[in-house]
Amino acid sequence: MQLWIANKNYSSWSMRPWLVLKAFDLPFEEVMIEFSAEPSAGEFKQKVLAANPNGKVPVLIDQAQMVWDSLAICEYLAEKYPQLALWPKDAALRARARCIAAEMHSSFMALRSQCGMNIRAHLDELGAKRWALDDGLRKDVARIEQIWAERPSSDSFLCGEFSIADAFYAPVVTRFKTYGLPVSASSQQYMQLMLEHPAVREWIDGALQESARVEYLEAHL
Ligand SMILES: N[C@@H](CCC(=O)N[C@@H](CS)C(=O)NCC(=O)O)C(=O)O
Repeated sequence: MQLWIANKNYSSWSMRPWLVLKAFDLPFEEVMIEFSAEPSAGEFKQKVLAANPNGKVPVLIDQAQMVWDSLAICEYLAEKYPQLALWPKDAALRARARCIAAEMHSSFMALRSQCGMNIRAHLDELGAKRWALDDGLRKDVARIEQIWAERPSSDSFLCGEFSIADAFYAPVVTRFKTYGLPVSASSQQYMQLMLEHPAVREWIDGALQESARVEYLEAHL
């Protein structure tokens, strides 16, 4: 399998299936397509369109099968490796994991727009300003904290063991850190657990090693 992704510093949707592949030790080749200087244009778009008419990453290519969209890729992997608990084995936990991954996939627009992923940046001051001014941002964070607080125990992942649900919230963890958002001790404990996960650490290390700076994705401009 190949997973086409964009810059690890910025591409939150790429991070999610990449973490699932890594966390479950699935065999894949990473294909990095760096964002171009202009949004929705340039070499990035041309290269992605060669595989995916939707023009976005992530894209999974498994021989003749092309799967686009982060959640669809994770579902495809869960079906391809049914022996592994990409979704929790317990039906109730699995239903919950699917709900919270779907909620992440379809919601939290204020967080996404006000706090774009930028792993190597430290934007506490900007985060504090946006926190003070943006009611939508505070509501998104409150809902995420509620979801995290409902995990089975304070030292567990969202639905027990690490699953697709956690992969979906990983870019939220890095955003909370980048922007220094004021979250509870319980949320900080979950963030710490995530930041210590080997797959999450590997992605973050990769982001820190990147040198490309894409101006339109630098949130503080
Ligand atoms: N809902 C899609 C979103 C994919 C997406 O927006 N990817 C971004 C990168 S993080 C992208 O390719 N942006 C380039 C563009 O829109 O031109 C998913 O879950 O995969």
